Amino acid sequence: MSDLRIAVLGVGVMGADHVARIESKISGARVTVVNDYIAEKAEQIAASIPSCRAIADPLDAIADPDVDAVVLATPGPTHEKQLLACLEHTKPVMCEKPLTTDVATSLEIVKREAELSTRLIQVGFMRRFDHEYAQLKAMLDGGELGNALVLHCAHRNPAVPPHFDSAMMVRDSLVHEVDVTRFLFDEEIASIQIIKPTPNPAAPHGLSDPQIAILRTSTGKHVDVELFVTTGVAYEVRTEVVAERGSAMIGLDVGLVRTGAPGTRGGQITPGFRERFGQAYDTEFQRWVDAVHRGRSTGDFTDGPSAWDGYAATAVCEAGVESLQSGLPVEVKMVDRRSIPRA
Ligand code: ISE
Repeated sequence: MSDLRIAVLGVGVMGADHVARIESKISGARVTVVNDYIAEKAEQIAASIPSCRAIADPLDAIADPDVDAVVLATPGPTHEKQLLACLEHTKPVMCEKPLTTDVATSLEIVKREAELSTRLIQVGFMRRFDHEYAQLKAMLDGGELGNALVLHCAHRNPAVPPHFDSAMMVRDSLVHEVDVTRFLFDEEIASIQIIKPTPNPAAPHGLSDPQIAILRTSTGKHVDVELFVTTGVAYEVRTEVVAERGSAMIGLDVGLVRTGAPGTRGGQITPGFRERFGQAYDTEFQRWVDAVHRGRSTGDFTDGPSAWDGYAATAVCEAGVESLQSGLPVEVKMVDRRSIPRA
C-alpha cells in the first residue's frame, strides 16, 4: 500500500506540529505539499522534507495531483472555501476547529457533504482520542456508573495570545467542552448561559476572564465549565462526570481518579495543550490516515468527529457568544439531523 500524500494548509503552530507528526510518527502517510499565507514559512518547511513542495494558493494545493488528502490548520474564516474545494475534488480532509465560523455556512458544508456518496470531512476535536476521555466514555457506555447526571469541567490556560477576546474564549476554548459533552452524553446541547464573575486583575483589559458556562442538554443534563485562560500557572483540563452510581474524573495528571478508588495526586501539570494532548493528536492522525486508506473500499474516509459535530459545536458557540452579551440562557438553534439524509 503506497503512502497517503498529504497537503497541510496553514503551517503556523498547529499545522507545523502536524507536519512534524505526519513525518515522524504516523505510518502510511507523508507530506507532499504545504501552504501558508506567509509564503516563506511554507517554503522553509517544504525544504526540510524530502519530495515536498510549497504551493502558494491554498485551492491549488488542494487540487494538486500529488495530493490524496488534506489537513486544514488555516484560520477559521478560510475553511468554508477550502472545505468546498476538498468536496469538489473528492479529497478527504482533516479540518481543525472550527468547521466554519458561522452556523449558516457550517450547515451548508454538512448538506454539501451529505449529497456525496462518501464521507470526507473529519473535524479535529482531538480530545475524543485522548486515552483518559476514551476511558471515561467507555466507562459511561459500559453502564458501570448508571446514567450520567452532571458534568463539571475546568479548562485553564496559563496565558493566551494578545488578540484573544472574550468571544474567543467561547469559540476557541469552550468549544472543546461543547464537543466533549456531546461525545460523552451522545445528545445535543439545548441551551447555554455564560456568567462573567469579577475578572482576574492579571487578565488583559476588556477580557472577561474567568467565565462560567452552564450548558443544558436536550434531556436536561447539567454541565458547568470554568473557563480561565490567564491563570499564569499551567495547562489544566479537568472533567468530572457525576452519575447515578458514582463519579469519575480525569485531568489530574494521574490518570482517571474514581471516588472510592485509592488515588493519589501528583506528577507534573502539563505546560500547554500540545503537551497535554500530544498523545490524542498522534492517535487522531494515525486513525484518520488508516481510515482514509480503508475509505477506498468503504467510502468512509473518516474515523472521528464529523461535519455534523462541527456544525453542532458552531451552533452552541454562537448561542454562547450571544449569552456573553446578555448574561441570559440562550437556546441553541439547530436543524433536525434527520432532515438531512446521510448527515
Ligand atoms: C486553543 O485553540 C485550543 O484548542 C486549546 O485546546 C485550548 O485549551 C485553548 O484555550 C485554545 O485557545
